[in-house]
Amino acid sequence: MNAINVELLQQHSPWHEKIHFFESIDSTNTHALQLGEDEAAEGTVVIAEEQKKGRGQFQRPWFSPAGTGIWMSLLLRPTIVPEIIPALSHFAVVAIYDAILKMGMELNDLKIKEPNDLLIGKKKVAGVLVETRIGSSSFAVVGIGLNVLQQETDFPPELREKVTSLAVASGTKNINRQKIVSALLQKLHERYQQVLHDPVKLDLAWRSKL
Ligand code: BTX
Repeated sequence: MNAINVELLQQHSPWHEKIHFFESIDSTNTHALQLGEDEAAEGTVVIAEEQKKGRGQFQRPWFSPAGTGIWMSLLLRPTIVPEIIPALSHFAVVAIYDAILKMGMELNDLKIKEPNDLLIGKKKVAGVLVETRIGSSSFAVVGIGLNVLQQETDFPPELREKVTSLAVASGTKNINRQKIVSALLQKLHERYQQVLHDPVKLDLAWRSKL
């Protein structure tokens, strides 16, 4: 009931590129980096129900248990100049924010924490990890982790004070992950146009949510 239907997602994806789906993987970013090396096209997506070695900044572990969150990476091929790097994480965190709003959830105090976290109150609900490769074929992988269905006790004790999920924060267990991923792909696509064509507007949107 709660599983992600990848065929449906693929049909409606505004990126029009393959969505690689895994029940379990080490890290969607690691896989997307490999796809980037293998010349996969911009807009290629990797989604997993579970990550065994999900990672954040500086190789910090990202807790990614099965069937509870959205663990996803998007391959992009912009011209990679230093100025674009912040925008690549900003557009993703703004897109997560947009997608949550689109779900119409009652959430107090949803805000972005510089540079790449999404918080509800003081607790982290989502994070973004951007990794780039520069060379004969340059690309960026934008990794998104969003906690959706976890209950407080599902998190390791050492994380409980500083993390939350959409389910805990909204007080509802009935959240459709399929709809969130679909909204997220849509919003990522819209906000990526701003990375390319209207970075000032993107920057204003990001700042307004800090
Ligand atoms: P970060 O380095 O800002 O956050 C990592 C820190 O967040 C950890 O050290 C821990 O304290 C805390 N943390 C770990 N797991 C969670 C969680 N599920 N929810 C909230 N806080 C947590 C943020 O890095 C970027 C994370 C990106 C994760 C995505 S998932 C898909 C893609 N694949 C992959 O391996 N990483 C990205």
